[in-house]
Amino acid sequence: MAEIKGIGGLDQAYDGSNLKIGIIYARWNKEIIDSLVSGAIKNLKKLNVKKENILIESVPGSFELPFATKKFFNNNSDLNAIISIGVLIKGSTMHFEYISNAVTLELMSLQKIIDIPIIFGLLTCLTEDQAKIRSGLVLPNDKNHATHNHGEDWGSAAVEMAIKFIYN
Ligand code: RBF
Repeated sequence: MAEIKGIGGLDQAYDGSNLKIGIIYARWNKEIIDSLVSGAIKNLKKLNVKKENILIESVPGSFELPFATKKFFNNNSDLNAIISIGVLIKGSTMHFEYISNAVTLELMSLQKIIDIPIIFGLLTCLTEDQAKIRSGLVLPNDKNHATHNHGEDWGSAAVEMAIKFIYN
């Protein structure tokens, strides 16, 4: 059955064995983050990216992602793509809206500055359950609910973008 959510199948076979990919993640909502990061690593490896060519760094929260992604690249300028991962869950303050919007815009425009693809790994969710569903985690009260780990898609997207537009 065709997948409704996620990128589904890739458009061609990709070999990431020559790529160097960075993953930078925010530590807020750690259980969900761990699942997303594992999913990204799983698909990077599936597409032949070598373990030693996956560089991983963390920051306190999503607000830190744009600055840290830029510095991460400056310190590792041989990276072919960076996956920036964070989980924002709407609370009772306006922080959610401000951070979601600011981080999204900053990461988008940072690509023009560092000139490699940044894979947008920011989940902006209304509830924790929604974040779990999008990170492949089981819901405690609904173990049969279909979930999809978007981290896996981000791993695949990083390889596709790097091969198509950077390393060719
Ligand atoms: N960071 C996240 O990555 N996800 C969140 O859901 C999140 N919620 C926050 C809510 C409030 C009220 C505050 C003050 C911070 C939150 N942060 C969150 C942390 C933020 O991204 C950043 O790390 C800190 O504000 C320090 O710059």
